[in-house]
Amino acid sequence: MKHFPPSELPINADGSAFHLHLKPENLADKVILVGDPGRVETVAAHFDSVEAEVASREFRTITGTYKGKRITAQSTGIGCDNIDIVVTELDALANIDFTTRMENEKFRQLTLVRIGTCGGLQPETPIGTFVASSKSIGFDGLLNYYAGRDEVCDLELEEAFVKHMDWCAKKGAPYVATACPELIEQIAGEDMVRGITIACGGFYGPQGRQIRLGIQDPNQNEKVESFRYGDLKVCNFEMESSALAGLASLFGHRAMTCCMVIANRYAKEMNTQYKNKIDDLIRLVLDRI
Ligand code: R1P
Ligand code: URA
Repeated sequence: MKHFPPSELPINADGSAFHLHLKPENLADKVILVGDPGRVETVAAHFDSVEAEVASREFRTITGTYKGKRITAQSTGIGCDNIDIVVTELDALANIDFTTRMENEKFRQLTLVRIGTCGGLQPETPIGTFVASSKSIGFDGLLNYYAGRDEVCDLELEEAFVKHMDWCAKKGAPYVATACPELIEQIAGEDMVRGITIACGGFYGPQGRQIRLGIQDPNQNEKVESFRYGDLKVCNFEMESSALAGLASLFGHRAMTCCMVIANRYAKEMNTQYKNKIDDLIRLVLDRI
């Protein structure tokens, strides 16, 4: 079994993970991930009881029970760089002994469900739609840094997408990660649209928004909207699902993302007052996880 020195796996003096400040005994097997630290409270407001609460930077955690199920609600902040931190530290909390710094002999599998907001890209994904990401195309590049990337990614879809987009290599290679199919079956009911999500390395230029600055490919969003892969099309843009699906596949955890559409890029509409409505999606996931 492997040993991890302090420079590689920093552990705080109180025995908690470096960024999350969570201790191993306070991590549940079922984890709900949200971007906004404020959304952790919204999830935990449904809990019957709370056993632990910690917060550091954008990482807020509450572990408790919902209808008898032990669940950790964890915020990630924005972006795939933060998903690298959160998923790696959650895996370490589950699979490394924080006293000896040795990998545990028995693997503990986590179930990770991200509940986020997103921009809808198709006429049939208006504001308020819930989208479950069966595949995620990462514009963020994170998974390209890990060994085993090609074994867990959908290389055929990657090739078809790069060709369709006439992709500029200077932006880094997009990767295609797949959500856990059993988890998608368990969580994504008739009330959710299933499809491809693109996780971008930014909210503005990378998602084709031009606010005073031009972008490398002004036709990006039209090409994204017209991309077809079998019966799959790209439904939405957000900023974390690719790293979550990819890292979870590499670590052996079950993961998926479901998001509520708050902007429809096709119709050029936006809802900034979405916070009550996302509670409907939170309740669906809490009941099904
Ligand atoms: C951008 O506004 C943020 O909203 C979306 C994007 O993925 C990005 O994190 O998700 P959250 O609402 O979960 O943060
Ligand atoms: N989150 C995103 O990343 N993009 C949107 O358009 C809306 C929410």
